[in-house]
Amino acid sequence: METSTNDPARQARAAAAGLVAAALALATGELVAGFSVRFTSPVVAVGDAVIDRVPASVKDWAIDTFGTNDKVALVVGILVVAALAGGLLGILAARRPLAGAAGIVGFGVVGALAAVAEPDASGLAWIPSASAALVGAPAIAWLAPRSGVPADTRSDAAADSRRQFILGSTAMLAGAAIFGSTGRWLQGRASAVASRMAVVLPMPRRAAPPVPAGADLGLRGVEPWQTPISDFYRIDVNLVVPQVPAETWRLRVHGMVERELVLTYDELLAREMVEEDITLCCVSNEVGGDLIGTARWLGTRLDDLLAEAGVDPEADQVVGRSTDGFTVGFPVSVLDDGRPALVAVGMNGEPLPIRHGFPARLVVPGLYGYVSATKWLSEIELTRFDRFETYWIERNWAVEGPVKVMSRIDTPRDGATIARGRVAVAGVAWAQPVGVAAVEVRVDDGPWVEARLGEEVNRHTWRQWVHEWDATPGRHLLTVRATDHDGQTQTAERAAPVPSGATGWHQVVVEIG
Ligand SMILES: Nc1nc2c(c(=O)[nH]1)N[C@H]1C(S)=C(S)[C@@H](COP(=O)(O)O)O[C@H]1N2
Ligand SMILES: [Mo]
Repeated sequence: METSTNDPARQARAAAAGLVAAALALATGELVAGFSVRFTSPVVAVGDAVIDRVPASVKDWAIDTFGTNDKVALVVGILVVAALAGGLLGILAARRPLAGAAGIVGFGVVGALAAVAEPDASGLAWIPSASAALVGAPAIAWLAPRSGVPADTRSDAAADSRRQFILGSTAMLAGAAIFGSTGRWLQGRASAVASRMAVVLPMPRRAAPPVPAGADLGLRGVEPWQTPISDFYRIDVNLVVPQVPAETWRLRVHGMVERELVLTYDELLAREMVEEDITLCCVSNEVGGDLIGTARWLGTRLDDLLAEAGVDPEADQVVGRSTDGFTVGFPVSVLDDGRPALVAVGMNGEPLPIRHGFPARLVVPGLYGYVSATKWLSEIELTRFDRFETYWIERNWAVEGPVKVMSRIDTPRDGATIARGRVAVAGVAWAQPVGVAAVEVRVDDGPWVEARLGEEVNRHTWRQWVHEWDATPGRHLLTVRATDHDGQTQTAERAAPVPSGATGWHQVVVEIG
């Protein structure tokens, strides 16, 4: 019995065959990627390539829509595209096995090219993608043609083909599951966890006093003054967190300097260490957003390190480059005011977490992270703005990224319904490196009322604030604004994060019952 090629059940089986072959191919890629740190998984390679190449507007949209889950969304997106492509190739391969196989090889080539194009790629980074194609191509060419026999065809040849299809797809799916999970496990072992666990942090020259009791007002619904590491936001362009063992890591200070310096991790730890409370925030943070946190950083002062290298007076830009080639850049002159910019090795009393840049990162108070806070730091290069453009500047963000005066209402939440009476309106405000002098709250169109501030720890950290409000029944609009020590009041003018950080007042609407 002849069935038409357009028979939907038959098409579905062919698509399933393609899907299975694609899964086996990708899982093979994961398995082989686990064999050596020099190999890159096709999914990761393509993901990183997408991150580096999508238009800035798409990236901003992704951060906006998915927040810090943007990476999960990207992986899911890649897998969906791979599944669709596998399905289509399966339908093609049912009639033309070689064409289907060629399609898989085509995707292998894409993965391989993406892998070798990564800035920190080894010459062997393409091998997992090639292995994926080597397994996926024969798999689809063998399986898809066997998908064409309808269940009610009664001939020995048809029964054989049907059996092969079912057994074949089952075996391939099992293989995909085993390869994939083994590969992920192997890749996880090649981590910097052991290296980080072995670290014993040095003592700072003078331990910073404990966080003053008055800094944290202890209000329910307000983020703690010091952000626990587990709650600290993560923003970077890496699909998988770079794993950089301290033992082989080096920090090179070079470019327009009198003496190039190269430090091992132990040499870095042996330098004079200071402990500084600094608030770090992201330029992508929306008004009211949570891409901000405060930590106690342990590190060596950047200005000391640069003085040792001897900065050429012609140099006007400090570039921080990470092991994967990502760069930030800020004016040399930013350091003139003596602010405690650090090459940091510790965070809240622990060795720097891997997600936050182990073994070492830059932290510069008063600048957004995209121009200052290189994680997995490998080079500090002195250069000129007219000679070198860093990662986000190439993508149309502002060349300089000083932090803007900002305040946020943490409680009550927007849309909350609350009983009448005393309501604590509270949140945080920041204005690094000048510091917050005042926070004011306004109810509806009423007068601005000064909030009570938490104690100022230093000018590089946020301050908590609270306003005790006698709430009357009805719907109310609460607005907050901060003023810094220079008398600059947070502007009401709304601006999007692109290109130099959001502005405007944070507002919430509450219903008092
Ligand atoms: N290597 C590297 N460092 C980086 C980035 C990055 O993409 N790669 N992103 C920067 C940005 S935009 C910010 S806001 C901070 C965030 O630091 P965190 O993830 O520790 O909060 O890291 C900065 N350092
Ligand atoms: Mo950022």
